[in-house]
Amino acid sequence: MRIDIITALPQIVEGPLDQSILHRAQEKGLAEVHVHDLRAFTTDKHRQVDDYPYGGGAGMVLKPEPIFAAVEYIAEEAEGEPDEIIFLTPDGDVFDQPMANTLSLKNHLVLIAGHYKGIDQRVRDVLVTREISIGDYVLSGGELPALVLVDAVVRLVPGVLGDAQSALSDSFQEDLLDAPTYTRPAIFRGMEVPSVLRSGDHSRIAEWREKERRRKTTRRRPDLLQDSDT
Ligand code: JBE
Repeated sequence: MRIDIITALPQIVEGPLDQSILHRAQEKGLAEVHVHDLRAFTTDKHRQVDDYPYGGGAGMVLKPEPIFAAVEYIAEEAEGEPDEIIFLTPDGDVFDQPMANTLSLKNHLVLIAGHYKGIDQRVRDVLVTREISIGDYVLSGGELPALVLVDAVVRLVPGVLGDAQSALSDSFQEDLLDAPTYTRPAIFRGMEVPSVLRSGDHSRIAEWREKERRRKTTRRRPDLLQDSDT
């Protein structure tokens, strides 16, 4: 899978992409993440990526020309149009696990991280195919949301996680939270690991985990149990 991130602040996204699972996914050739500095696509003397909003108002707006140029450059480099051009914005569809699952099946995603107050509406009207929010709170830009989306999606690409099973048992798969987990020692400061987990009886362990998942979900996130088709 290929992901291109367009941003005026490339340094914010570059660091985390070179760590841990995202780094390993790229080393293994399972994901290819490219970061594009909007400034590189400006053509004016001052290399201006943003400007004042028409009609007035607070904050700056990202100009359309460099964004269009970046998307056109990416399509040429990738030798084809991307599957989705996603704008990260607090007024988008709220990101969730089913959305991550769907996006993980695509070959090529372009993410636009608007900083400042937003981006020119014409980018959203004719370039963007999906608008996604990572939650109902305001951040100073789309860079952290872009990283959240990349992390959630890339870890679902087959082969990225060591244990092929582990994405399937995550919280939110099957609309349930994950069960409690423990590691050694068996007794720590008087607190004991549930004996069933040390029993070696795999069907009893699976039963216990299922029961714990339902119990935790009922207590903490009853909303997840509502419109389930199971
Ligand atoms: O969720 N988002 O995609 C955002 C983008 C920019 C600012 N705040 C957000 N929540």
